[in-house]
Amino acid sequence: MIIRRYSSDQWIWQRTLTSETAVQSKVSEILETIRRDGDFALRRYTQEFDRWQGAMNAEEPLSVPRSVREAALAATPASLQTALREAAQRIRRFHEDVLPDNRQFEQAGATLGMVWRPLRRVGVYAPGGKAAYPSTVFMNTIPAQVAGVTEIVLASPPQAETGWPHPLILAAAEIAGVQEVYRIGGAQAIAAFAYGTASVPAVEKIVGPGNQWVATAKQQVQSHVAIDSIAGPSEVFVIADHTAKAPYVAADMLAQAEHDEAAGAVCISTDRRLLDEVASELERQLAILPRRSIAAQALQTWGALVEVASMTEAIELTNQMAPEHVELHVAHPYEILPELRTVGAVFLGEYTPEPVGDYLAGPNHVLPTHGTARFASGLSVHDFLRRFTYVSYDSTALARDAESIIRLAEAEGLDGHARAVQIRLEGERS
Ligand code: HSO
Ligand code: ZN
Repeated sequence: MIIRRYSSDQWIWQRTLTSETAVQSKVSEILETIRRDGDFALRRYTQEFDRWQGAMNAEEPLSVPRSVREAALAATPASLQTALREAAQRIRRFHEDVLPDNRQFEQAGATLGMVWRPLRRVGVYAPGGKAAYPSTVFMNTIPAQVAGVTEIVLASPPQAETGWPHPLILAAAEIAGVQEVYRIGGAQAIAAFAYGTASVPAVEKIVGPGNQWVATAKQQVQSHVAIDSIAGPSEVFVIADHTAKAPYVAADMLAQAEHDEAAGAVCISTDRRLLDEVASELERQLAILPRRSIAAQALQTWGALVEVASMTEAIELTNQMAPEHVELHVAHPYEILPELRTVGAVFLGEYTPEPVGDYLAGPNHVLPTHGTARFASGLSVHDFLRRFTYVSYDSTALARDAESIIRLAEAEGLDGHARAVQIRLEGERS
C-alpha cells in the first residue's frame, strides 16, 4: 500500500509554503545588486546560475530576437503546433467571455460608475528546467492580452548549451503573439522586471510560476510591483460516490502526483469498496508511470484515501482544506457544485479529468494552492485590470444631498468639506 487510508475524523492535511532563510538572504543580495548595477549584474548572475557562457558578452542581446522565436516555432512538430494553436484559441475565447463590464447607474439624481482599465506593462515568468511548460505561457500571457495590456514581456532562463530559452517556451510565446522575450531567469529576472535595467524596462506586475528563488524574489519585490499569488505544488481532491470508476480516479490522482514530490492527491468517498479499488489501481498504474518515483513520493507524503459518512461531510472537508483542484466523480455533480465555496477549480463528472483544464478547455490552470483558495482565486483577466469609479452631480442632486454631507463633514470637524458644498448652494441662490 503506497497511500494511507483514513476515516474523516483522523485525517489532517495541512500544507504550508516556507522559504528557507538562506534562500531569502541570498535573494535579497541578488535584488540589491541588480538594482545597483543593472545589466552588468544581470549578465553576471545569468552566467553564474544558468551557465550560459555568452552572458557576459555585451554584443549578445538579452532579448530574444524575433527570428530565433520564429525558428523555434518552425522546428515544432506540426501536430504539436496544431494542438498549441487550438489551446491558445480556447483559452483566449474563455477569457474574453469573463471580461467584466463597465457599470453606470443613477442614484438620488447622481450618475455613478465603475470602469476597468488594463495595466500597461506586465512581466510573465516562464521556468526553464524540468517545468518548461508552453501551456503555462498561454495561461499567463493570454488573459493579459485579453484584458488589454499593451506591453507583455516574457522572461525565461537561457539553456546552457544553446544560450536561448527552451524552444517550446519560445514557440508558445510566438503563437500567443508575445512581443518581447528575454533570456533571463531566477531571482535576477524578477529583479530586472521589478527595478528595470538598461535592456529590460520595469513592469507594473509580475506573474508566473517559478522555483523557490523566483517565488522568494517575487515576495521581496512587492513594495515595487504587483505580483500574482505564489503557487505551491499542485493538488487534487477527488470526491467520489459508488458510481465512480476506480481506474479513472487513480489515473487522475497520479496525473497530479507526477507534477512534484510535494504534490497532493486525495480521494474522499462514502464507498469503502471504491477506496479499496482505488488503492490497488494506484499501485497498478504507478508501476508503469514513467515519473513513478516523483508520483510515489508525492502519494506517500500528501496522498490519502479518506472515508466519509456522507456527501455533506465530503463537501465540508473539501471546503475546509481549500484544494486547488476538485473532481466530482458522482452521479449528480451539478448538485454538489453549489455547495463548494473554497476551491481553485472544479471538474464535473467522470469524463472531465483535470488535465483537460491544464491544457485545452479554456479556464486558467494557474490556481490557488496550499489552502489559499480560502481567500484567493485562479488567474484571470481581472488580475490584469484595475478599476476606478466616477461620480457626476448636477445642481439639483447636490442640493438634495447637501444637508447630509454638511452634517457628516461637521461631525468629523472638517469645515472645509462642508464649505465646498455650501459655496455651491449659495452660488445657486445669488
Ligand atoms: N496542473 C498544473 C498545471 C499544469 N499541468 C501545467 C500541466 N502543465 C497546476 O494547475
Ligand atoms: Zn497538471
